[in-house]
Amino acid sequence: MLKSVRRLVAVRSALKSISAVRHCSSTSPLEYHSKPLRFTQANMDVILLPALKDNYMYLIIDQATKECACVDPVEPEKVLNAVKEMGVKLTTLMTTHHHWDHAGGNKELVSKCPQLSVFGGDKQIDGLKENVVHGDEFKIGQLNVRCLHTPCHTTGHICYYVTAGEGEDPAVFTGDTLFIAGCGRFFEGTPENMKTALIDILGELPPKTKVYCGHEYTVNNLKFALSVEPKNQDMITKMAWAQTKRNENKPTIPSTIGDEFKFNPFMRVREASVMNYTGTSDPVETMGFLRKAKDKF
Ligand code: GBP
Ligand code: ZN
Repeated sequence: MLKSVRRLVAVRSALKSISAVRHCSSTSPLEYHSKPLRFTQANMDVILLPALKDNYMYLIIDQATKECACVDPVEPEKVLNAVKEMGVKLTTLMTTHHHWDHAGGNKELVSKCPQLSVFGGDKQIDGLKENVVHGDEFKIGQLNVRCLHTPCHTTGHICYYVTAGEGEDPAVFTGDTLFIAGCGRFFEGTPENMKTALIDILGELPPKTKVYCGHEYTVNNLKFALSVEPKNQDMITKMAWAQTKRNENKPTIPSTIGDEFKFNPFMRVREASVMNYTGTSDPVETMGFLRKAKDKF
């Protein structure tokens, strides 16, 4: 009797590990710098997964098919645990840029789930399968993804614009191009590149587009923003809100494109109040001045 119970337990645990492999899952205690969060809409869910010291990974779930993609899955175990918990099927990795804290989990995930598609805009990206260019589109189930090439932080940086149809707010995954109230360092580009990225590409998306970025930098970014425009009431209000969130260990994500124009100095390079601070009347020069000032801040 005891023997057959033992055998049953052994079979069950073997089955469990087979299904774990089939669904590319794993289980173990993991640490988070913020609380994981779920943002639900009718057709598209976004799951925010904190990673490393201040990075964010995201699961994008198509409700209709339960297909899901992961943006910048640097910590594969956390991703696979969340995929398992949500009961969804991970089919796609979307990499914003080649830096290890964004692309560093791709190879492990592909070795565990070889059928995964891996999108990105730079040959240096680990595990890259689909090298995309500006305007390329693909699907996550019934959700549509458009690739936006935003070179500057890195030359191959891609932001992903995701739409779920009428009546649902679009989302943009901005990696290290646009942060809440800030932008990425110009490692491989110029002020002109960042002006094009923030104003002419991301700034042209619908104002209600939700912004999901690659790092939790909001409070530091707003400190700098307030040094540029100390009287900007939107910055003051956003700072108080962001500090409360961080004190509660909660993310300050998402923002919207419309709101970024109110409190992000790098999105405000055409505003007289910002150009007065930088002492020029040219948005590109203003962008260059702001970035240099932020690098030293
Ligand atoms: C802060 O603001 O809290 N800790 C600081 C910023 C992105 S990560 C640290 C920092 O410099 N972060 C980078 C950045 O662009 N910040 C915007 C800003 O300071 O305003 N990274 O990890 C960074 O891209 C990296 C990895 C860099 C590999 C180069 C290589 Br190669
Ligand atoms: Zn980066």
